[in-house]
Amino acid sequence: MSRLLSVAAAQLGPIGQKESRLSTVNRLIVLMEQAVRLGAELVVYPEAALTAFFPHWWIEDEKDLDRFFELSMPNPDVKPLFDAANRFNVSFCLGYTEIAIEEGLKKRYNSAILVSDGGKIIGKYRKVHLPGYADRRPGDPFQNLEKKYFEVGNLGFPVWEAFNTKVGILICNDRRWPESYRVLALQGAELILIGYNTPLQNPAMPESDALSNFHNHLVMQAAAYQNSAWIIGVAKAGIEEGVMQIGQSCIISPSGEIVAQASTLGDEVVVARCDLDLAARYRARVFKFSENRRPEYYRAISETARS
Ligand code: ING
Repeated sequence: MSRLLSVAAAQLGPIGQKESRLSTVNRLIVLMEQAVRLGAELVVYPEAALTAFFPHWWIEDEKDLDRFFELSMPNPDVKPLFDAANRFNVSFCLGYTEIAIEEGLKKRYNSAILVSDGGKIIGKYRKVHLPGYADRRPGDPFQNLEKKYFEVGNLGFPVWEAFNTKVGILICNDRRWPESYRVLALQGAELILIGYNTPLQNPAMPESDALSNFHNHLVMQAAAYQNSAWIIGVAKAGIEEGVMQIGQSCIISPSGEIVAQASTLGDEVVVARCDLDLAARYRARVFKFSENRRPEYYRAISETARS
């Protein structure tokens, strides 16, 4: 009997910087309801799914910055989403930005949680690959200040047993780094959940702007095939606070094929039945890591290459 899992990519359109958590959480619940009606058992939301993607602009005042962060998870604002998941008996993955107090110090992370159908948090990941910069670049059409607003994630690349498989989470820029997928696949992950906020423009490299959508799918499709994993890529899309963000949310098979894709830049659900045994077959018959990888060679190189 195949291990089948119906997964929904729950894409979000723009979230205004003044949009209330209540309004945003209601949008998430509507998407969850649509996903459940389409048979989804797991609903995957984008990165920073509770607020506008505020690293796109300079925020001087700490109080202004902190209003984009969650002080606890769950909390009264997001509890209705947890309650809905309980009611619908569905699991979900939610990207959000968190403030944590660690060793008495206030730390900010770009995070995501995996919540089981009983509304229990079974896993958390904090974004490791923070793109952009920490200084102000007034000449750019928008900023990318993740290196200013967030700490590098300190939870490693965990995988969790769930849905009769092993699941990992990545966040946005992580998906551009092949190591991110490989460290999850080496731990047995067959399902990788990725939320993203990706501008159409990259002010650092305008000549690549025409390829933003191509690069988005390129990295995830290659990774799905090379790591024998199902990859769920979910966008916060559309023009958000003046920044055009790509959509193209998708569900990618271990074959590398896109089996479902969003066609709008707004709130949109796409669902696919993922055959987890297909991941196992690719892993056993094409990419059997234990028989074919040569870590002794990679280690030698990785200890020297630094640029
Ligand atoms: N956003 C972008 C991303 O990695 C980016 C930043 C865009 C980096 C294009 C390089 C090229 O999709 C986030 N939030 O990481």
